[in-house]
Amino acid sequence: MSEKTGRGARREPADDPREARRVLEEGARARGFDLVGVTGAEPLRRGGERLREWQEAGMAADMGYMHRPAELLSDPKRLQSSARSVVSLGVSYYPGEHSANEGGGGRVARYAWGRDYHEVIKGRLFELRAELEEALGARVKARAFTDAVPLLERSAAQRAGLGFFGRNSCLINGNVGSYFFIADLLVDLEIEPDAEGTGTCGRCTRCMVACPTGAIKAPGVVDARLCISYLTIENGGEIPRDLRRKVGDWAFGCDVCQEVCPYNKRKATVSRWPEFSAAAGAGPYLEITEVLKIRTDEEFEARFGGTPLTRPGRVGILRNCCVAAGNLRRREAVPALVGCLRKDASPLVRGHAAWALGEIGAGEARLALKRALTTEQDTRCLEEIRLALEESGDAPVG
Ligand code: B12
Ligand code: SF4
Ligand code: SF4
Repeated sequence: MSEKTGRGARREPADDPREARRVLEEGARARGFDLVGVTGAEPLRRGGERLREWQEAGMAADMGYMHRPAELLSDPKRLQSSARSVVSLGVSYYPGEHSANEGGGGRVARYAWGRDYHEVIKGRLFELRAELEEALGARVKARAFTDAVPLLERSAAQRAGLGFFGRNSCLINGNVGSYFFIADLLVDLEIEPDAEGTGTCGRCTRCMVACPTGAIKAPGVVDARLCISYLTIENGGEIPRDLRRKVGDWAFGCDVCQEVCPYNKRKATVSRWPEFSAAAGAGPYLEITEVLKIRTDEEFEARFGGTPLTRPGRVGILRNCCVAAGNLRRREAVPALVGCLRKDASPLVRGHAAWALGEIGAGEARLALKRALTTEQDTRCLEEIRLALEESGDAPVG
């Protein structure tokens, strides 16, 4: 523990919020974090109010953890009662640009090209905490997390000075852009806080115009029910038929509203963390025909274990690849889609395979759909097959 501070005695960092801030900054930079900020542990009132409105409008879709009371999600002390400061850290995950999709792959959002960021970042947060304890000569009670705990991380980060809210609702830093993860350490230590983040989109509305599904309902307000990121990752059910074409070739997440952002065009620099590079994980495109052949969770784990793509599981990823294949009109994918329609254990996969075959509409695809009409048992799948046949130009099937 640190010595009591007497007149003339050197103050230990644990007693000195400014020195603690210096030590933190040094440690965080040494661990490779691009952005470091601190705010007090008081409730995030403005964020909480906006969250309540968002929830009341139904925009949280069926994400159970986002239906928790706004008072809980906006109060750091509800996560750790002894918390005095929220340390907010930013780390760029920007792995570069997608090449043209010449191979007809399923597009993966940039944050998910490499290893699972939850694990990678948590490891460094623990290191940082250990370093803080050593430098401060005091035990620091801390809670470390990224994207895993019910706290409004963007609001905390904005108050800690990491950036401002863009119209796409992402937190934007004037020097880094928005391709960065936010990570947090709640600590029972008083650390000198930063001024809140400022900045502006000016008159730009590019993201709102470019969003393929019109999910950005107002500046800074994203309706998750329409967001491709939700539809392909958090959504455990169908991708609604009226949205499937708008999903385009995205097989996991979506970056459109960040790609068009002038801050990213000017400022995004490739992440210094090798774990987030394409070589470390699934990379920018999934080989659709290969993915559609995965029939067991074991095979899926062997292929995607340790990457963010495990989040929607085998069924979710195959569902998404069916939609991407349909939108890409990939004739080469027809045999794999027929395999899904005939053999996959999941009605969700069979139903989306039927849709994709209808979109591709080649002779072989329609033949497989007609055959499946006689063997399929699931009511919803049968409906998908009928609609696929109708929409691919056949007379109504009765
Ligand atoms: C639920 C969730 C989603 C949902 C809903 C997204 C959303 N916009 O709400 C879905 C699945 C759609 C999603 C998608 C993505 N997500 Co997400 N997601 C979350 C999560 C878990 C909660 C977000 C939340 O609280 N939403 C509720 C709404 C009301 O909050 P909000 O959008 O943040 O809005 C805030 C502003 O309105 C703000 N606010 C306050 N005052 C003011 C004033 C003004 C003028 C404005 C404009 C705003 C504003 O207060 C609100 C509350 O914080 C966070 C992690 C966390 N625990 O915070 C990650 C998080 C937001 N996601 C992240 C990422 C990377 C993504 C994707 C880019 C992934 C991808 N490529 O597919 C997309 C981006 C889509 C988008 N445009 O938002 C990062 C964002 C990092 C950053 N730099 O902003 C986070 C912080 C995870 C992390 N720890 O890094 N996500
Ligand atoms: S992530 Fe894609 S779908 Fe979601 S708001 Fe941004 S552009 Fe729209
Ligand atoms: S694209 Fe334009 S409006 Fe959207 S977040 Fe970036 S600067 Fe703001």
